[in-house]
Amino acid sequence: MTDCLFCRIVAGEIPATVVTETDTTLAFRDIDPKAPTHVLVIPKEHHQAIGDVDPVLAGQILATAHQVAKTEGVDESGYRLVFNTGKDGGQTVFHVHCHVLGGRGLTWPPG
Ligand code: IU
Repeated sequence: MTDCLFCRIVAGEIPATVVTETDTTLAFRDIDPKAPTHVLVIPKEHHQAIGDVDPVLAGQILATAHQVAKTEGVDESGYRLVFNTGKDGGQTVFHVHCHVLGGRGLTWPPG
């Protein structure tokens, strides 16, 4: 059994509120939302960080993220896609994930 939390969500071993999925990606609600819309989009295949993902799969992650923004109704008002990467980037789960954040005015710069 893998000890990767997000691989275990993909395998259905840990419950998650799934928003949508494709052959290669899964989108589910963040357990600790930082905005009214806070969805994580992951590749079903394990990769640690965005730099480990081939360009085709990276594009599929972004396409799913944009689809989530549309179905969540934030594509017109605006939203943010974030890949926290590595320790200084604030990554805490080492299975690459794209945060889709929206539903309120987001501030900049991040902390
Ligand atoms: P980060 O970019 O690696 O810091 O983001 C990890 C996210 O995973 C973070 O927003 C957590 O709230 C989220 N998360 C989750 O949705 N379910 C979990 O069981 C755990 C973390 I642990």
